[in-house]
Amino acid sequence: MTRPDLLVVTRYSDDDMHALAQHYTLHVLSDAADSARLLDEVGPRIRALATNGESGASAALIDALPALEIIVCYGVGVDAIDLERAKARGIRVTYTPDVLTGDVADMGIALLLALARQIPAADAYVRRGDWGRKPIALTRRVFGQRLGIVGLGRVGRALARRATGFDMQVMYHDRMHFDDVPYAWCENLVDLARQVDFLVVCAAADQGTRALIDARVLDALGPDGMLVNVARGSIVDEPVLLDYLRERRIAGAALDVFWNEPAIDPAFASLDNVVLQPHRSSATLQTRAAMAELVRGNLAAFFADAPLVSEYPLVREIAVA
Ligand code: 8YV
Repeated sequence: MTRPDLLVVTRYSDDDMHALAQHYTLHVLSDAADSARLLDEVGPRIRALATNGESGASAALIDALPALEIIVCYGVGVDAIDLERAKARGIRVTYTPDVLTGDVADMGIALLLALARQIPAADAYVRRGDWGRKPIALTRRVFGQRLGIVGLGRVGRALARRATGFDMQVMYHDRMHFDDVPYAWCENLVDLARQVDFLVVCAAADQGTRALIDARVLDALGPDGMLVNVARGSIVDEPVLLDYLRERRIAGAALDVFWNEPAIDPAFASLDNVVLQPHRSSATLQTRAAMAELVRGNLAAFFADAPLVSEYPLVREIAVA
């Protein structure tokens, strides 16, 4: 029996590629010297496209695949997929919710602690042999402080639960108020930023959240406030953030996500009030294995004409991260 074709946008790990190759004939766009040529050759017969959160699927790619029926995303964030185009063509989309929630929330807390307690800088101080020879500045307390969460979806809630363990006073901003949580809702994001010590971005990225963290929000956060982003770079107005960090109009930022990954703005590397991560919130062995299993499960279900395991609800208007 011939294996169905599968177009992979960006190569997955060797193990995941190997597992997929057991069932599909793989065509990998990121490996192709001439991607237009690969699309000319295999595009007309591709029914399934496998991608990840960062690469997604552009309208141009979707248009180059006339037989496309499903886009399988290794990631919960589907903002890099042209959902309008997929919807218009009746193409189904799957994603990997739930399995990565705990890891992303853990990373949010880890970044919060690393930034406030200056763990990377102190690590470098020890390695340089400065301990006992040079003074080192005191840091900022995390426990008991006020935390503002932007986006109270799965990740936001998991982060809130963890922060409660640090005796933090948790407040949130979301498009809607939730009755099932004990945290105070701030309808206005600027008001939230004004009231907290730390602002953590956990929202899903879409047109409505583009550059949501802007100059007004950062002004409200103020020179003692700190920003953490474990969601998407697009939610923060990055040039404005860089200015605020340079001018110390906010105290610092810890970022796992950026506008232009992986070639991020080099200005970040010259700042001493940032902690930087290479988009790694879901990058644990356990979670990545669970994500890959969902990718395989959704593909298997599609080709067997069975119900999909984790279909992204394209009809719903508000996405929940
Ligand atoms: C992954 C992500 O980094 O889930 C998401 O939306 O961005 C991440 O979990 C990514 O999709 C893996 O390449």
